Amino acid sequence: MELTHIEHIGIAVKSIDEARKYYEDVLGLTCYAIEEVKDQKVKTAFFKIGQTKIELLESTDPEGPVGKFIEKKGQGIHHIAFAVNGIDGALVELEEKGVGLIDKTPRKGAEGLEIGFLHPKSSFGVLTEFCEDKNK
Ligand code: CMX
Repeated sequence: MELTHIEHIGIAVKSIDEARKYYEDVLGLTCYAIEEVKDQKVKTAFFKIGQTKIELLESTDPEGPVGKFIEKKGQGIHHIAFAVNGIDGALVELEEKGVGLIDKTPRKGAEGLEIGFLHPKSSFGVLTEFCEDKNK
């Protein structure tokens, strides 16, 4: 598989409205998109640093993945996402290598990317996402 860069870092926050003040007013970044991803039960806000993004994740349902994460661990880094060329083949290769997959085939994530999550138990406690922009 060919990983090209860190596409984004997902950060769980209780409130995007509150957290974005730090990213904008203190760090001087610009929020360029806010998007709800209904099937993931999150609202997202994106900031860009070079070719890497920060994705703030606010839960829209306490039973969703981010709601449960904040309840258990509090706010903080939720996942890391690698950009990969050829996500379909990469997920097959990961499974062949014994990595536990949450998504065995890619699905649509925020910003129209094809995404697939690896289980954190297979990646030393780090929830890991693979993603590919097939529109590029
Ligand atoms: N990072 C590291 N470990 C995590 C984790 C995270 N973000 N979320 C959960 N875990 C750990 C838990 O601490 C728990 O570990 P222990 O068994 O040692 O206590 C274990 O994983 C199971 O966690 P859980 O609380 O029982 O939660 P679930 O099993 O219901 O779900 C997970 C965990 C990772 C499978 C689920 O959150 C998932 O499917 N995530 C992928 C989708 C996602 O995160 N979507 C939100 C972002 C969407 C986007 O970016 O657009």
